[in-house]
Amino acid sequence: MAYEQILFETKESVAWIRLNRPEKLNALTHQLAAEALDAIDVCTKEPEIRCLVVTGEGRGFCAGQDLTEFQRDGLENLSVAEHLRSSYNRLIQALVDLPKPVVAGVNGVAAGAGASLAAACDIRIASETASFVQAFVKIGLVPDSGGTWLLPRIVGFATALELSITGRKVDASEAHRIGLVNGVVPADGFAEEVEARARSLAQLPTRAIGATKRIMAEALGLSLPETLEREAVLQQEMAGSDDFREGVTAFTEKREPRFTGR
Ligand code: LHQ
Repeated sequence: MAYEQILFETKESVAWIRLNRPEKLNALTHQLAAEALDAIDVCTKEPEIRCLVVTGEGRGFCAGQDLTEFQRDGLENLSVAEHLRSSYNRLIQALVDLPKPVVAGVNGVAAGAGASLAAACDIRIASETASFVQAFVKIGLVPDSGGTWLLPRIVGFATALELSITGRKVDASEAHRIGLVNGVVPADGFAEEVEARARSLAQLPTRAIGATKRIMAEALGLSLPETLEREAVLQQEMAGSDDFREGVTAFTEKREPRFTGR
């Protein structure tokens, strides 16, 4: 697929999806979501890719749904529900399901579905210029693109509800304090810092990370006995991996492990 609204490249086992509509703060369109979904599919299939970074070009991360798209592209004939089902829901699910670490490099404002997009990533690194707005309520909508599921799991129910019903903007330092982001980095050198963190994630045992993502999300809806059983099954799988053998061998040989993601 030729990409027009994202930039997609892979560098040293790290894939980068850069939302590329900077003049609109990377507001989401049907096309942008389709392109990102295609790129995520490449990340799933390509074993050399061991980490994905999602970030934005220009001063914004993602301003959520492009509010002008409905008129311009004739989307008024497509119901909002169908638009979500065929577009953003698939994008969010693909990020959550990607069996590799996904980093959101939140370079600027993340609003509406853009905030949900960041929430669907495994690790959020914010520039000090980043902010988060649950903008939905400001235009009479409920949070979508997984926001009602993801946000309470990240910041807890009370804070998620408060942010969602007020639409109050959260700056980077508050986002860090409430656990919405994992770290805040100076704007100067932000991309380099995200790249360094993504590179080190790409050197970890990728299969174990993929399985950890899966089981942790599942466990939130399971009982303890069910979870213990899932852990036993998955651990059996991991124990058959090259990375497990390498991890144990490196430990006994008192050296750093060299994981391959297999
Ligand atoms: C935009 C947008 C934007 C178009 C900035 N669209 N142009 C909803 C509906 C249906 C189905 C699917 O799902 C959804 C889910 C959603 O995502 S609903 C929420 C949609 N997003 C919003 O309501 C956020 C709207 N934007 C804003 O509130 C502000 O722009 C934020 C707080 C993001 C940033 O504010 P500023 O830093 O002051 O920037 P700005 O407002 O000046 O925006 C810069 C430009 O980007 C501007 O264009 P212009 O031509 O005037 O320079 C904006 O019009 C454009 N832009 N967001 N969502």
